[in-house]
Amino acid sequence: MMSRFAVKAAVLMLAATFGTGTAWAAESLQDVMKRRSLSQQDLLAAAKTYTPSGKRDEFVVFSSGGQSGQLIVYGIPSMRILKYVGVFTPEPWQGYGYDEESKDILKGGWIDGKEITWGDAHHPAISETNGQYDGQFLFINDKANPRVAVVDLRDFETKQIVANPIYKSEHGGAFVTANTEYVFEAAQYPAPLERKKFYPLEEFNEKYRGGMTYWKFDRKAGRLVPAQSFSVELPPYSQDISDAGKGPSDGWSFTNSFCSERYVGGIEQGRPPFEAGCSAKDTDYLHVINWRKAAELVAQGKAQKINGHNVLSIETAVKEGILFLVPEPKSPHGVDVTPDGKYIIVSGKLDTHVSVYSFEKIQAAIKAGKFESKDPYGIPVVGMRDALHNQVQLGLGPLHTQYDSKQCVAYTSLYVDSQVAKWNYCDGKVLDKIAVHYNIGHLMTMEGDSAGPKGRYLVALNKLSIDRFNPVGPLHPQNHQLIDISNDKMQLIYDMPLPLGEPHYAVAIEASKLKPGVRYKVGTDSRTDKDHPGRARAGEERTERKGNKVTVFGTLIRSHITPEIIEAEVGDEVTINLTNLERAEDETHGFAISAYNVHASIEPGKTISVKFKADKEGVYPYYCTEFCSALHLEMQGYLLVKPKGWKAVAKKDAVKSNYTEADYRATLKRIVDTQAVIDSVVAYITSTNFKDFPDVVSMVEDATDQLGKIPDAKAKHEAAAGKKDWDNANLWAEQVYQYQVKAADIGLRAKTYLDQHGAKKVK
Ligand code: RUQ
Ligand code: CUA
Repeated sequence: MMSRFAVKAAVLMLAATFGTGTAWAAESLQDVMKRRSLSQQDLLAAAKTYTPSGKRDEFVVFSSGGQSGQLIVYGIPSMRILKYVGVFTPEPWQGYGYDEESKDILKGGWIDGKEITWGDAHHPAISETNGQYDGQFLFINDKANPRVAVVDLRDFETKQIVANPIYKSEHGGAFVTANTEYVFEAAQYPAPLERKKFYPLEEFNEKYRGGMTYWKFDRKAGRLVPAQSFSVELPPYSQDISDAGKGPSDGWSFTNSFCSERYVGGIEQGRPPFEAGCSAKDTDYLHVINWRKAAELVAQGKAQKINGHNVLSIETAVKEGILFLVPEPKSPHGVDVTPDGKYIIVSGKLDTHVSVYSFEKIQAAIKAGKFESKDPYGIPVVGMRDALHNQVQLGLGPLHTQYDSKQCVAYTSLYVDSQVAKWNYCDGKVLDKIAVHYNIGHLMTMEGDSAGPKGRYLVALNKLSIDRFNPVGPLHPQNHQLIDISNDKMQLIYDMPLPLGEPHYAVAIEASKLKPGVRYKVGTDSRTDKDHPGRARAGEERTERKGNKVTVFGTLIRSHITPEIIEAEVGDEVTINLTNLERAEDETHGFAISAYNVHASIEPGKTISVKFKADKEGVYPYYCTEFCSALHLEMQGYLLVKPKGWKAVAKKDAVKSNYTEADYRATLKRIVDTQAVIDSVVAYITSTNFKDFPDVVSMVEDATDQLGKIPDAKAKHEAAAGKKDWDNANLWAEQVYQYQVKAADIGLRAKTYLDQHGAKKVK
C-alpha cells in the first residue's frame, strides 16, 4: 500500500513532468537557467566543478597564504576550501602558538632573538621522488623574514621553521631538488651577509651580497638539518625565483635576478627612483649553479663560516667551476624547468617574449670554455645566443610557466595582458589564449612543475579581483580562477574568492597520493612525533605540586575533562598536560581557560601542554571549544586561583538537589529504554563485517570504553539507593545514562558509516 507521503511525492513528480506551474512544483533545469540567466556554457562549467555532497575532489591544492603567513588547502575541481594551516603566524583554531609545543615551532623562526609573528608566504613545494610529487612533506618560504617551514602531510601540521642565517629577505624559495635532498631559497634584496653589520650604500658593490641557500632535508626525520646546509655567495643582483634541474639537469639549480644594475636608489638625493635604475639595462642574469658539486666542496671543507653557516665564496665557486651566468631579457621573473629537464623557460616582465634556454647548450658552452665575458665579480657569462633554444613572443608581461601532460605544451601567465597563453615550447607556436580577471601572477597546472604533470586543470592566481565579487570594502579578496585545459581550447569554469592574504604560488597534487592519518598514537606530541612526557591514559590523571609548580596530567573524552577542578595559588606556575583519549575520527576537543590566553586543539590521541603563571586571583572556567557531543557544553571545569595562604573556613555541604525516589525510578526506566537502543545497534554492527573497517573498529572501541564505565557508576547509584540517599542515587544513575548516550551516539555513527560504505552481513 502506498503511504500518504509516497502518494504526495508521486503527485509532485507528475506535476513537474507536465509543467503545470503550480506554486509547489519543483523547478526544472530550464526554469533555473532562466531564473538565474545561465547559458549552456555555464551549465557545462557547473557540471565540471559541482561536487555532490559526500563526493571528494581529484586534486588537492596547497596555496601560499601570502601575508597571513599560513597555508591554504582546497580541492579541485570543486574549489572548496579544506583547511588553513598555521605556519609562520599563530593560528588559534589549531592552538598554533597557544600551546607549548607549537610555540616551540614558532620560536624556531625567531630572528636574532626577536619574536616574529607573521610571514609573507610565497612558494609552497611538495617533496619529490625522482622529480614526481610524493605527497609526504611540504615546504614554504617567508619572503619578509627569510625563513623556510616544513609541513608534514601526514597530519598537515607545521613541524619546523628555520631562519636563514645570512639573508635579510628571500624570494626564490622553497624549491626542492628531484629527490628532495635539498630545499633551496635564494636571497632577494642584497644586504651584508653578516646580518647585524652596517655598511653604507656607497659600499654596495663591495659589501652587499646575494646568495643561494641549500637546506639539507632528512626525509626520515622529516626535518631540515642546518648543520649540513650551505649557501653559495652571489653578487648583489636581486636574486629571484628559482627552480631545480631534473632528469639531465638534475644536480643543477637555476635562479634569475633583477636589478643586476646594482642600483641603490636615493630619490631623496635627487637620483632617479629604484624602478628606473633597476630596469635600465636590457638584460639581467640567470644564475646556473652545480649544487651537487657545491655540496661536495662544502664536505671537503672549502666553505667559510658566516654566522656559523657554511658559505662558499664567489671566488671558490668560480675557481671550482660551479657557478655561471647567462644573460636573460630585462627584469625577468619566472624560471621554470621543463618536465624532461632539458629546457629552462624564463619570462621577462618587461619583455613580450619568453626565452627557452637549452640545458644541453649551456653545458656545451661551459665544457668548451666558451664565455662571452665575465661579470664584475669574475663569474663567467655564457652568451645568450649560445644558450637559447628559442624565444617566443607571447604577449605583455609574461611571468610564470607551467606544463601540461601533453608533450611540449606550456602555459604562461601574462600579467599586463591579463591572459593565460598556451603554447608549444619545442616549436615556439602559440596555441590558445584566454582572458583572466585580473592581472594574473602565478599559474598552476596539476603537478605542473614536476617531472610528471597531470594536465586537466589550471588555476590562474590573479592579483586583482576588482569587480568579480560582491563588494566587501576597499580591500578585495584574491581571485583563483579554474580553467579546464583538457581540450584544445581553454575553458574558464570557476571563480573562487580567496580572502586570506595574497596567495602567490600554489601546487596541486593528485588526491590519491595523500594519506593523512585520522588519529595519533595515544600520548603523541604531534610537533616532535615523539611520546609526550605529559601524556596520561584513563585512570592515570593526577595533579602534582612541587614548590610553586603545579602540573596537571589530564585527559579528555566525551564529554569530560579530567580533572574538573584545578587548584592553584597566586604566583604558581601552572602546566596543564592534556591527552585526547578518543579514537573515533574527527573527535577533536579544544581547551581554553578564561582570560589566560591559552588555547589548544587536541585531536584524537594527541597530547598537548599549556603553561601560564596564575598571576591573578579568581575563578576561571575552562571548557572544551569544539562541539564534540550533545554534552559538549558540559565539558567544563574550574581553575581556582586562591590568594596566597588561603584557608577553607567551615566547610559547607555541597549544594543539595533534593531528588526523590520517583526521580530515581524514572531515570532507571530511561536507562532500560536506552539500553534497548544500544543493544539493537550492537546487534546490527556485529552482524556485519565491521572489522574490515578500521574507522568503525575505533568507534566500537570508543563506545566500549564508555560502556565500561557503567558498572562503577551503577554500583554507586545502587549503594546510595540502599541508603535512601535519593540525590546521589539519581545523580549516579544520570551518569550511567550519560555513558549510554555517548556509546549510543558513537554506535549510531558507526552504523551510518557501515551503511554508507557497503558493509556486508556476515550473520
Ligand atoms: S612571485 S607573480 Cu612567485 Cu613571489 Cu611571481
Ligand atoms: Cu569536547 Cu566539546
